[in-house]
Amino acid sequence: MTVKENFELAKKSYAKWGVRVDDVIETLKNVPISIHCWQGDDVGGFEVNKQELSGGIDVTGNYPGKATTPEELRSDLEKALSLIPGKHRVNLHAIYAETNGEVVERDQLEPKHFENWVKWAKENGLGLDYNPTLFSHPKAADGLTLSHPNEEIREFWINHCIGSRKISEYFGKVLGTPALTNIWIPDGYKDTPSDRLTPRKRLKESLDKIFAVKTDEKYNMDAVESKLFGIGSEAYVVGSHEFYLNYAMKNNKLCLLDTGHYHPTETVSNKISSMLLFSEKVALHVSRPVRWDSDHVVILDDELKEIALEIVRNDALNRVIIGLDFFDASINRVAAWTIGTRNMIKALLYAMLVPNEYLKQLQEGGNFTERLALMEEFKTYPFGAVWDYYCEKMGVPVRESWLEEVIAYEHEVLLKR
Ligand code: RNT
Ligand code: ZN
Repeated sequence: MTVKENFELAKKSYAKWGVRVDDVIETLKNVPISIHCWQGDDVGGFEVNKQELSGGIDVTGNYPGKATTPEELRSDLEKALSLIPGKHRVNLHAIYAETNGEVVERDQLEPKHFENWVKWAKENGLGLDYNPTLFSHPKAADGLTLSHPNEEIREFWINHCIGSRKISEYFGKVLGTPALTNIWIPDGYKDTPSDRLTPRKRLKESLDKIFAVKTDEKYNMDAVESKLFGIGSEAYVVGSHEFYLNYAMKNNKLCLLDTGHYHPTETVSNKISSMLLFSEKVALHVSRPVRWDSDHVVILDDELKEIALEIVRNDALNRVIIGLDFFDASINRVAAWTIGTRNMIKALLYAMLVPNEYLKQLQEGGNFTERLALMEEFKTYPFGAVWDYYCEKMGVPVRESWLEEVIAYEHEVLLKR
């Protein structure tokens, strides 16, 4: 049977439950995923005076072929994008600026340092998102940035964040699609603090200064990302979930939920509906926590499906900004992007192929037997046949055939670096 024949059969099973597969495919095409550039070079960046990765995050593994120049990184991203169905976005960090061999301090970065990225994004029909980089820097060596007791250090990072929002605004303007600026800081303490309040008070004041500078909402959106702990900040993180949730609500900013930044049994899927009742938009870093690490490659696990279901069944595809955040240096990096991004899209497709309205009615009517029975049966409905057809229709490899292309690219390009 061909992919198309399989698809036609699957379509019939879904139609029985009122799921319109052709409409689903049309919707899915228009859902952008913001793909993080930093999987391609282990969060290294291209600063002239490049520092070791710091900030309580770590990338383990030494798989050959990592990108060492912006050209290599863009070429690797292009390869991955050619294996991923749909039109997407690329998420940059300040350390990916191109400064022509000149040392440009982070608080001095301007849109011109991202000209090549913008040109490339235009050529490839991609939107861009952006992050100030508040780690891997001498001024972040104490593990404190926006909450640092030293005012000069705080000012440096405040200015870096303000400049970053202007760079995003520029991206949004020239690419015709608003860019998300996401602020994440590593600030915290390894051991029990004697004062939790003062650093948080300083973080609040720093954020107020950053957002006092207005950017055009048509082009730039601001998000703040919380964390529970990091390496070296095990006991206390200044920018906790409660801190940013309150800050975002009060100041009309987006809360960015990283799926790796909560207690092990706490799930982001269960937070989305609550967020949507109080904010127009919410942003995600979809990642995968494994023990101490919050950044494994995204797999199609139950939580990923549940997140997708929450987005889809709450009609929030335009309100939840989906970004990815993982970094694995122990496998082929182009494969890592491809696997993680395809999985995110697969999860959305899976969620769209569930008779969500009917299941809601069952719950409202107290029919929990049928709710459970159907939810379980739909797990083995022929979703794979629709996914294969979607890939074929979108002109990307079907099933695992993408891997041959990555292996060929590894031999022709990556291993020659
Ligand atoms: C770190 C945060 C943050 C980073 C990126 C590189 O715990 O998740 O989003 O991963 O900014
Ligand atoms: Zn993150």
